[in-house]
Amino acid sequence: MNQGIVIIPTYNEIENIENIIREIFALDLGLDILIVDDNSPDKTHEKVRQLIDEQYTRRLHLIVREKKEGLGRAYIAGFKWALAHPKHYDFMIEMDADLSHNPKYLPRFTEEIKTHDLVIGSRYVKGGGATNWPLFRKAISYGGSLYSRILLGVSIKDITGGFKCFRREVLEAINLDNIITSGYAFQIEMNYKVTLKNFRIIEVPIIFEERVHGASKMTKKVFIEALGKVILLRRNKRKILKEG
Ligand SMILES: Nc1nc2c(ncn2[C@@H]2O[C@H](COP(=O)(O)OP(=O)(O)OP(=O)(O)O)[C@@H](O)[C@H]2O)c(=O)[nH]1
Ligand SMILES: [Mg+2]
Repeated sequence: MNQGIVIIPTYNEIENIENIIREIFALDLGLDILIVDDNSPDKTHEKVRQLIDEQYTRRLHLIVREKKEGLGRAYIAGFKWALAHPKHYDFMIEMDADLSHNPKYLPRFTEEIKTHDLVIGSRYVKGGGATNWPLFRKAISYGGSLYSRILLGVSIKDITGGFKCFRREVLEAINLDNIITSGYAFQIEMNYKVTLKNFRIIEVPIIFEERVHGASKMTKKVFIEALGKVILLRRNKRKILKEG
């Protein structure tokens, strides 16, 4: 369980990208980083390219996609890239660029992944939480979680969180070409599919920190779309069990 890669999707994260990359490498956990940028108008990818050329030639990687397609699509591209890489990564970490996911939790992730298949950074277990979250966001997150957990019969408490670590076997077992969500519901779909395959899941507490720089991509439309996708996932249960 020694080779791991952190995959970070980015869209207009020019103010955050250098900090998050430097903080992760400073931990010295032997992790590589893959940035999956959807051709950000603010040129996030150019900053990444510069860091690769100047300092992190071997450990920092970049995929630039043509256009913005949601973080789910970006993760799928990143997972496929990492699974095919000759380094044979043992685990893949999902993380936001906006510093909401504090890198200080990464050592716990790399430890727990030795004995679990999926590690989830959780706001809703003892010791977890969120700072500076407006009540509206809290309600959306909690309500969305509860609704999805009940409808899908998933026992994961933080079903929408995006700070996670997968063993490669988990990503190999899920048919990435059959993922139907791309935005907010992507985490829910992945959790549902991991649960249906009976993998070992653990939630570890994290304090989610609200972004300071840049703009959130979460909108009402994204949220409502997600609620519909959850129903679709439930209807597709038999197909998912059969085809992944
Ligand atoms: N490549 C790519 N990355 C995206 C896209 N949408 C969001 N992201 C990235 O995904 C991560 C999470 O997005 P955020 O905008 O922070 O969304 P959020 O964390 O749900 O919302 P906030 O809590 O308000 O920040 C960030 O690193 C974004 O830059 C997208 O369409 N393509
Ligand atoms: Mg965020």
